Amino acid sequence: MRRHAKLTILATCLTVCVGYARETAITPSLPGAHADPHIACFDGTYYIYPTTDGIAGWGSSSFSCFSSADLMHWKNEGVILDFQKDLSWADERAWAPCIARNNGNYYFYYSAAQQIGVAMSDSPTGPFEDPLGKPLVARGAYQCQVIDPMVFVDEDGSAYLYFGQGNCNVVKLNDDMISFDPDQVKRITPKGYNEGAFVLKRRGRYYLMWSSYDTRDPRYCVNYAVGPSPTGPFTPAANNPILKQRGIVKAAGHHSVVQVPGEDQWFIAYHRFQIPDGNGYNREVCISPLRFDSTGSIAPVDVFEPVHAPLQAQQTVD
Ligand code: FUB
Repeated sequence: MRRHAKLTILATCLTVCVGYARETAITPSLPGAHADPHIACFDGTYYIYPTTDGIAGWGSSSFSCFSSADLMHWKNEGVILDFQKDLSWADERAWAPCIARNNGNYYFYYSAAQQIGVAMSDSPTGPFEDPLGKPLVARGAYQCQVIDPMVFVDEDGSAYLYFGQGNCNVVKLNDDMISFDPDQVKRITPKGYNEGAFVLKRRGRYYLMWSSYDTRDPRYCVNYAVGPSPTGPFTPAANNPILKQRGIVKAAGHHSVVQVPGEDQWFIAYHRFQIPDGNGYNREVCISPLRFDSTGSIAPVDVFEPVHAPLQAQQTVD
């Protein structure tokens, strides 16, 4: 009888705990299945550029964009690049894009059939056009799967392209933002790197972040390293990973980070398996606060913490 009572108490506790976790999983920021969110802020508006997910084998062939004034309410701005219509050299596997602004233009970098392309527009919501008519980075080079571009624009306007699955490469882009010197591509693969490189700068230090494991693996997670320049050398942090699965949140990764303009306030956009019943092809985009400690280390992200208060972006950070 006593044993039965103990088991009953244990079962009740477990039910309460599981129920609590279910209740507190944060609401995805975007409706439906999306992944690989690249978040940015231009002129007081936040934008997310994701992969469209929920298609067998990551088979999407277009990109949409979402906008928000407060990081909480997101508007679908519609399709900004459609491979069938806008590209001559690829028609499938539209993955993991990123956006950069420079010289008064917006540059949209994306994976297309495991090559990297670039498209241009004078608006963050497009329409974007392919200025090259060919990949910016072609398949077969640099000992990596040529996907997952990330462009970081430094304060002096210098722009750096990071890319690759399996290996991480970096190269300074030319001033036109749509070309680079192939001889200058440098491999900077940190230990445990798989894909999804992202770079931010805070207080003169450069943070190279990336995802480890495969996106279909619940252990998918985000690590980082810090360096004195956009090309390194980067020293891995002691407190890795800073974003990972917890409870019903699985495979939290392939992220990006946005700074609230003019504030030392940061948010991380990432994907997780959809809740319930998600997997590596059915992922959803969430946003949580990202904080630095007094030494400049990134604190572990609480995947159960949502964006709290309405947040107005006041000014622009390039
Ligand atoms: O979304 C397709 C692929 O899954 C991305 O390119 C990878 O980074 C992984 O998230």
